[in-house]
Order: sequence, then C-alpha cells, then structure tokens
Amino acid sequence: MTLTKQEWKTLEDKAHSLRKLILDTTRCAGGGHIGGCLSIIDIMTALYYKEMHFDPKKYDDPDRDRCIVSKGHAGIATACLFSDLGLIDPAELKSYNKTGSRLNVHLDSKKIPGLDASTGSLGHGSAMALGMALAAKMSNRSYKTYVLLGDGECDEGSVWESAMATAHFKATNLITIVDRNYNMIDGKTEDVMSLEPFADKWAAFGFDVKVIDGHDFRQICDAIEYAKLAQDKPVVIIANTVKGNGISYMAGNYKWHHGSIDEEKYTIGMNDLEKYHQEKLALIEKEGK
Ligand SMILES: Cc1ncc(C[n+]2csc(CCOP(=O)(O)OP(=O)(O)O)c2C)c(N)n1
Repeated sequence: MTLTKQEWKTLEDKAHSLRKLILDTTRCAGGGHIGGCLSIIDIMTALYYKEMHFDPKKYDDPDRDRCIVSKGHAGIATACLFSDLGLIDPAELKSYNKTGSRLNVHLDSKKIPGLDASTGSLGHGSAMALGMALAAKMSNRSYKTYVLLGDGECDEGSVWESAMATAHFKATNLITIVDRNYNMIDGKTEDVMSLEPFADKWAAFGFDVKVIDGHDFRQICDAIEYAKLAQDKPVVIIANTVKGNGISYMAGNYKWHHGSIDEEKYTIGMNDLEKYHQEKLALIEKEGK
C-alpha cells in the first residue's frame, strides 16, 4: 500500500474541507454542478496534494505535471481546490459565476494561473492532454499529463479518437482517469447511452485498465503510482464514484447534476458531510497502517 495512515488522514481531511467549500461556493453562486464536483474531489485531492509534481508557487515551471479536468462543468471543484492551493484568492470564490468575475462556470485557463486548459465543451480534454503528453516526449521533458473525464463525456466520439491515438503513440506519460459515477446530465449513463462493457472497451482501444473505488485514497494513489510506471500501454483508471458523494439527498441522483442550495439543504448537507468524514476517520483508525 502506497499511503501511510497519516498521509491517508491528511488527504481525507483536505477532501473534507474542500467538500464543505464546494457546498458553500455552490450556495453563494446561486447554483452549480455540485454532483459531479463531489464525485471527483477525492481524485483531484489525491492528484494535487500527493501524486502530481506540482508546486503552486512554481506553476509556470515547464517541468511540472499537467492536469486537464475535461468535465469542465466541475469548475467549482477546481476553483475551490485552486483557492486552497493559493492560486485563487479564497475571497474571490464568492464571485463565482457572477457578472464581471474571472471565475466563470467553465473556468478560463487564460485567467487562472496554473490551470492547464479551458474546458466545458465535453470531449476535448483527452485530445488536448495527448498533445501535451506528446510534446513532453518530443522535448524530452519528464512531466506527466493527467486527464480527468466524465463517464457521460465518453459518449463523445472524440474521446475514443484520442484514446486510439494515445495507444498508437504509446503515450504512457498520459494518465487517463474516468469519473465513473454512472450518472450524467439528464439520466443514468446506461439509460442515455450504455457504456458497458466499459473496461473492455478501453482495453480494446489498447489501454491497461485499472478499476478502482474513486473514494478510497489508498486505491486512488496505488492506481496512479501504478500508472506512472507504465511502459508499454497507457493506463486508464476507471474510478467508481458517487455523484453527489457525501450528501444524502444528492448521492447517486442525476437530478443533482446541477442544483441550488437553500438554507435547509445547506444545513443538511453540512451535517451529512461531517457524518461522512467521521465515518472515513473511523475507517482510517481501523485499517490505516
Ligand atoms: C459537447 C458538449 N455537449 C453537451 C454538453 C452539456 N453537458 C454538460 S454536463 C453533461 C453531462 C456529462 O456527464 P458526465 O461526463 O458523466 O458528467 P458528471 O456526471 O461526471 O458531472 C452534458 C451533456 C457539454 N457541456 N458539451
């Protein structure tokens, strides 16, 4: 196991504070894509606080790792994380999605330091990430590129075109992670456009496939460590997650793709997040080493 008990707890605490910030920011903004933010925040926490070579103070270092959150509607998750990293003033989060703010629903990489791409039109992140990965190879740079895709996003043909090219060019320095929350904007993925057998499809496109629990930091970090060592085939990590993870009335419900938070929902949400975190801490106590 890659993570020590202390590292696991540090990540769990960080994700907990980010989940609360996501709920806060969604409330302030008058609404947001909170379901898909809560499904990826553990993965993003593991990336930026443990796995990526990324120093926010040196965000312009050409050798630092790259990360593209291709499901750009999860901008609140990225904005909250970047504010925690010191790349966005925390006070600015209150302006998210307000007229005149530089924090658009879909974040603009020209305005946010350290943000590697503007995303929001689904299906483009994997091709951009492949370009960055190939650029690293051509210029003999050691950075890795990560791309985080939504599962509903994989309905886009362009995801599979870039998957084909990633395997063809043996771009093992590109690590693809799919947020498999089984939900999209207006239904369950399997009802809207069935993806299964999803892992087999990635394997058929030439990937080494790891299926994990995307809310278990041990599995997230182990899978990323594994992917970093890829030599022959690129790795895709299919992270099984829960849309709206941690909040009772949202969890697993596509209707919380986008929503607004009134006082009652805020109070219940905060209590749920506290309870969720306590359960995680109990698990760390029991199984951490
Ligand atoms: C090209 C394109 N088509 C449609 C949309 C509208 N849209 C926004 S989010 C979304 C659903 C995406 O589902 P998924 O990737 O599973 O997101 P998650 O459930 O993880 O939030 C859609 C269709 C878009 N942003 N871009």
